[in-house]
Amino acid sequence: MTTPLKNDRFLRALRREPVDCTPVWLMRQAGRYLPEYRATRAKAGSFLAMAKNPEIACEVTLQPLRRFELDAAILFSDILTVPDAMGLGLYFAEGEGPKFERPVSSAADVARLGVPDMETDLGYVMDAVRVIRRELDGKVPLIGFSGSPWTLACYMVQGGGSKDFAKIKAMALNEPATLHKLLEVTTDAVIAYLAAQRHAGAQALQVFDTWGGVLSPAMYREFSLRYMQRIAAELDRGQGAERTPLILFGKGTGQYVAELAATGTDGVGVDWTISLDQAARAAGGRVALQGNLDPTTLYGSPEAIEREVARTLDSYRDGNGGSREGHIFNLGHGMSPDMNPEHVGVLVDAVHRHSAR
Ligand code: 1CP
Repeated sequence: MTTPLKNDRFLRALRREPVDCTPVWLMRQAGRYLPEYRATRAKAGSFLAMAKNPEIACEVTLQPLRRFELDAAILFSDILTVPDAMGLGLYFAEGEGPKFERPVSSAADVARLGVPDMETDLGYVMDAVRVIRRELDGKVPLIGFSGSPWTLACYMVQGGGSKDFAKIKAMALNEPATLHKLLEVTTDAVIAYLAAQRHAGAQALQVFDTWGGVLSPAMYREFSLRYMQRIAAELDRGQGAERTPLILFGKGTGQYVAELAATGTDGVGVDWTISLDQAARAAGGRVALQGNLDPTTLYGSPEAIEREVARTLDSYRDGNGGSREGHIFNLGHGMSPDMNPEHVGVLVDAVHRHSAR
């Protein structure tokens, strides 16, 4: 079952080992900016129909790899599969993004929640991981993922996306014990979910703390960081060359790089609001760093993209004692549907060319 990897740059960089050039993958590299994705989605009918069909999830996972020399694949799924499996009823209202039929608003709602069964309730995700591993055939490693407990709780309490996070912040202020109970059971579910993806074949794991940056520092430490510390400490990732590395990505959480690096994670992902030299100094060589080009750079010209890629690579090197090792190039957040696929090719090639050792 273990086909040797033809391209292991991404995993080597996560272990801070030497590589021939800096590896690159892009958050939301599979998605609506690709015409072939839009065609597959139109045939399948909806995003959820794609995510729940392992063959289709595999197809869209592989689409960007056919076009670009990306160094990793990321499972096509969503962070909201976990609360859905916990019974909240995920649906997509046309043009409105994800929503839950039964949001969490009280201690009684939290008491009803349990850790879902990974092979029945979330079996479609594990099947997708197995199909993708088979079809990748060792081309590049496959990344599995989960939302962070705090970010998942945001959707569970708000019932969907939010601008001000009023409901969950009110819960944090008025009923902190209820919110901690929700975060505890969600953390249990996240750890089980990541472990199951690892057993199904995921070769690295990323936690998306997309909404960590909306918290004050005191609240971030209490309601987000604490639970990511639990994940880094409790998730069994194996040993030695077989170890499955963990990346903690946060949006707007660059000021916490030192604390994130101290959790025992293997990598930390940052957005573009911190410079990589500053992030690398804060990380102090304890972890690999992933990031952090502003995604809107893809709206720039090919020349502008090349220039910003070089600046990002050099910034990491300058903060890491003159060495490029231990860096995984990525955007600081996900791609948007109106981005030009040709510009992605320019970016990927510029990363490899400018960072060649
Ligand atoms: O086709 C469509 O209309 C659906 C859009 C879409 C896509 C392509 C959604 C709904 N999810 C996804 C896939 C997805 N989601 C991936 C695929 C792998 C890849 O990166 O290529 C991943 C990793 C996610 C993770 C995810 N979902 C996050 C964390 C990362 C991030 O972007 O911050 C979040 C916050 C979500 C929630 C979600 N799911 C979908 C949407 C539109 C949203 C955001 C809702 C909001 O604005 O709050």
